[in-house]
Amino acid sequence: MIDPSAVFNSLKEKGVGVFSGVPDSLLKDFCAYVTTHTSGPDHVITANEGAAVGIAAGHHLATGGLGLVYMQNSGLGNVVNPLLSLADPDVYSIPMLLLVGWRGEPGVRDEPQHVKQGRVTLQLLECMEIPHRLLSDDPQVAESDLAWAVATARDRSAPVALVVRKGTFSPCKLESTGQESLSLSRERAIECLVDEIEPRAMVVSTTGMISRELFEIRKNQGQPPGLDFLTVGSMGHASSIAFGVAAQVPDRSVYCFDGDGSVLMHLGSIAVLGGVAPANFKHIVINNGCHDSVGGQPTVGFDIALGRIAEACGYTCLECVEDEASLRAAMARLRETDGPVMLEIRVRKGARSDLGRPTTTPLENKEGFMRTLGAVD
Ligand SMILES: Cc1ncc(C[n+]2csc(CCOP(=O)(O)OP(=O)(O)O)c2C)c(N)n1
Repeated sequence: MIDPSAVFNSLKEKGVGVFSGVPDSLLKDFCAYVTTHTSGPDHVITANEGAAVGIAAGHHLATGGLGLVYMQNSGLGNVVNPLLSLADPDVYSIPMLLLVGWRGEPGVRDEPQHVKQGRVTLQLLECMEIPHRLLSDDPQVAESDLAWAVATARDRSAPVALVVRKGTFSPCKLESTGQESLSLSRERAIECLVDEIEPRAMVVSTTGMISRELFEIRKNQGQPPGLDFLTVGSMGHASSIAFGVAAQVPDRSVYCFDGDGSVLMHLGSIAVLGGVAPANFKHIVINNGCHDSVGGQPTVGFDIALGRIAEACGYTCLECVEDEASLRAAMARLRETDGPVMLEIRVRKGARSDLGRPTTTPLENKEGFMRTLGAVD
């Protein structure tokens, strides 16, 4: 294993001047170190990975230096465009380092949404003609990998990637970000939501623990499967999926159970949905101010007025709630309010250590959901 501090310090010594990205569980120890040891504009946890490429590009334009962009391999989808149409040697030729967590590495058991992504990760980098190497978990070899990556990025004036396997970094604890004081847990908030929504309501839930908790709550309550679409991947798109459903089933409420990291990742969707979403579209944002599912790194969720943003985009917004009684009262109002409507629930970070994962496959989940809506037999 390699020490996150050694990698961070080596990169700084080699002239890496800015760190940005979206956290990943395989990179959580590195992300924790960077989060704790940098401040201000030297480290920005971006809304999506493409924005991090933009920051590294801007840093280079202003200084001639290098930025590091970290991401889960799922984030490659968000960076293809800025890598190929901005940083690529055929366009502006901007050097930067990419640190890519390799979920779904062939031969390593992982969740369904990571399997294909993992299988094609190196091919995607090859296809984009991005020089890449695995980051060794041997400290000395890792140091030469970092030296190679920095030298290659500078020589070619292009993006270069280091791919990180599971278990590469030694543990580093993220210092408390002070969000633990809220009374509601995310799981309790979802339990209340499941109680409060109409029996025929459909739910589209976002990536990570929100979907995992929703699955367990429904199962433990013996509720029929087929009411929830668990968006295990495709972070940030649950609200658009919910809209696509809601537009076709006006006789049912369609709820999106979103997270702050997820809603931020494609915040532009709110701007559009506020204008086009129908009365049965109900958007719930469970805001814990962090990316809890991948290590708890902070988002700007508690620093912005999400409700005011949504309202300015055409949503009706209920007052943000933080405790169970207010949540239940708000849900009673929300049931009577025409959508697009948003309710923000602020919760503390953290989850049960024995939280499971959906035991149905994505295909079973999809078919059950479609069957409920009569879209398949
Ligand atoms: C494009 C993309 N980038 C990163 C990830 C890794 N990832 C999975 S869940 C998650 C955090 C989600 O945060 P939030 O929506 O706030 O929900 P929370 O986990 O805090 O409940 C991240 C970053 C991903 N799945 N897809």
